[in-house]
Amino acid sequence: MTDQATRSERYYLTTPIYYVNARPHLGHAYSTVVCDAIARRKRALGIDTWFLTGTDEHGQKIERSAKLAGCAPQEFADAIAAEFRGLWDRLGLTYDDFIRTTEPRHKRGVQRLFATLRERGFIYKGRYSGQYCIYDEAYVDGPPGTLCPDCGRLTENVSEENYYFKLSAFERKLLEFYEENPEFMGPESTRREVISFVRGGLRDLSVSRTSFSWGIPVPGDEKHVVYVWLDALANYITALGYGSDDPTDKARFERFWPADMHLIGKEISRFHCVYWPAFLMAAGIAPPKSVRANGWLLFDQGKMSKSRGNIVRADTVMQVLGTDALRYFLMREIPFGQDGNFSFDALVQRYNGDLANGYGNLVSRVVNMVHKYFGGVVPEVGAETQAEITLRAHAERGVAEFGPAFDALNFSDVLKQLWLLVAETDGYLTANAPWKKPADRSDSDHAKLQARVLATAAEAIRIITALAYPVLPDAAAKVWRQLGLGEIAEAARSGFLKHLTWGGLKAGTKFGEPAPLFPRAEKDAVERMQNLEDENNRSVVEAAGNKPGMVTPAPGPTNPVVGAVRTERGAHIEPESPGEAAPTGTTAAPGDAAQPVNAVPTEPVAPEHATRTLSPTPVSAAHESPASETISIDDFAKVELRVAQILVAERVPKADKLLRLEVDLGYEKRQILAGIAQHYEPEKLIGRKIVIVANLAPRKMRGLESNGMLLAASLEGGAPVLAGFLEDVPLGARLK
Ligand code: ME8
Repeated sequence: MTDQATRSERYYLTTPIYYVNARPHLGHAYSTVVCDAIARRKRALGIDTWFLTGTDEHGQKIERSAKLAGCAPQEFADAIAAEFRGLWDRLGLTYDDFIRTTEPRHKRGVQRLFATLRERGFIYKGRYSGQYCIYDEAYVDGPPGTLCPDCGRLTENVSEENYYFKLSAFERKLLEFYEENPEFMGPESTRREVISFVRGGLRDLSVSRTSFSWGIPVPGDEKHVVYVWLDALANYITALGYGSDDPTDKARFERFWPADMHLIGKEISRFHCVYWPAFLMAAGIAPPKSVRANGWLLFDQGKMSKSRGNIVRADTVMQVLGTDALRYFLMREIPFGQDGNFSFDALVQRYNGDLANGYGNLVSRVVNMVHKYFGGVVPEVGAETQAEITLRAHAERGVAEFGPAFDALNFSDVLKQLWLLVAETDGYLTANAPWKKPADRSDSDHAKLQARVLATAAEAIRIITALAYPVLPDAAAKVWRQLGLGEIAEAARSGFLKHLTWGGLKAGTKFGEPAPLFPRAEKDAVERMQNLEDENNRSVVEAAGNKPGMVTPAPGPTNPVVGAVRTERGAHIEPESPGEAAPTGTTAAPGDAAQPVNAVPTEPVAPEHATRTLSPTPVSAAHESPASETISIDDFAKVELRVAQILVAERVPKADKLLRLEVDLGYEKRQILAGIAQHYEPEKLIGRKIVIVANLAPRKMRGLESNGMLLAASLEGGAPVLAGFLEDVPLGARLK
């Protein structure tokens, strides 16, 4: 075998490694499911395939999330990484390896890569003074106060001694590389964006940090940790064994590198198409063959993401409609590379239309008739008529066209075409009506027609099923058994797609028992999914009070919540829906009679933390009479009012009124929850200076800790108005 032939028979593909600061949602599942379908098809073509996924666990963002959750970063990462892995297993994803960036094998590889870059003269020491976006873990050009161009958050001013990577040396090399490898990146929009970014000029990149320690130490200079993107991108080689001297690891790396495809979301194209090939070129390692970006899965008009609080979990869809329904929807509904909307309505419509009434119904009709008329044994086709010749020709064309279109990632189109074959087979069946014997047809002619039509339709189903297998693995496995063909997973292992030709279902094959594939979704399916999401969110509220990331609500209604949820400590949290919420302006400490507090209106509060003086909305209702009692100056001095600036503002999922803020006091940063979500757009608050009560005892709401309270004027029947300043004031300044 030539070297070329050997190389072409292996395929290495990867998902992004997901940050462990958020639980997995449908957006993460989307990229991973697409990779799984590709991996399944490659294997079924007899190609030696390696499919890698994993979690990205270092960096300031994770360190801060862990701190806010009150646990060590490793403990935090362990819990969320387990959630990702658990979900991928429930979804039946066939990844070959799951890399975690906190594993020793990764650390060893990153340190080797860093040392190599330094030895080859591409890393030097310098001082970085400028802006940094913690959320995106990215350096941002511009003066202090610049907002991150990617996420719009306020950047932080950092000045530190750093190691730099000579990215500027790769400007021309990268442009040449893109030119010589037109297939390197896609879709076209990504390609254009990346090229224009590089043409705009590349500056050297800071690749170490000293301001936090949750990362991989720079070899030989351990007060620095490696820049999180250099650390993360390296996973694609460290997982194969780069950095290890073990012969098995070396062989795996030799076999599978360079990657055939890194599949990513479009927002991280620059890291994968600019930095990553530059790091690799500098280290003397071949760049990946291709990077492909999926568009965004949108929900309620916005990108599905934790910070927007508009996520849907894969488990919800799996529980109600099954994993295949989710896979099919994601790949059929959204043309790959474009943004696409997710909705429960559209999902159920696709499910019923294409899967239950389409493919599922066709299989059930044919399998049942073969049982009824031929005792479950495939009959001889006999002499084909024009109808069979046409159907066969279309199926053969389908087989020929499916592969190239699938490899070009046109999943939506290939499925659309395949479902035309489903419809055509269905139409063929109906036109020939093997269940109906006209009076002028002899018994023997009718038997011949039945045999011809059912054998042909069954063969068409076999072809459709084989092609659909990477997208619908569970259904395909059931159909394969019903067609009497055994286990499709075994067929896949022996590369059955490589030789897929018409005529594989031989006469005499004994069918398996009919079994339902896609039971029609009832009218309440949408409602059931919505309820599961609500239920989960309440369970998360409950669990987050302990430690975010420590709970995976098990699939199935294992957390029945009717009207209220319980914390681990048995405390009672009222649900948020208006009809059921605690009376406005009142919370009660356990054992206390409900007492009015100066809050408008309250978020649900765990009473063990609630006191009559604490409220997330620190406003006295204007209609209440001003305080009648006076206080001494000493009383007032106890309240520490300070100037803070909002760095991050985001909605708390399923809490209509609550915003989670990260504020900077100059001397420290902290998290505050405020009940102003109905009156302030979170994006517009970023960068704003506010006044907070800085010495309020911490309290938990929705499982999140609030460390302070912001001040706002409360207007009767109107929106709260945040306190602020006309003149510039330094952060942390005390109000006296
Ligand atoms: O960026 N629609 O991790 P991450 C489509 N750790 N895809 C989505 C999505 C959505 N709404 N939301 C998430 C990181 N994704 C880095 C990557 S790689 C060396 C390091 C998918 O947890 C999509 O693939 O923010 C996106 O790129 C990825 O999840 C981002 O995951």
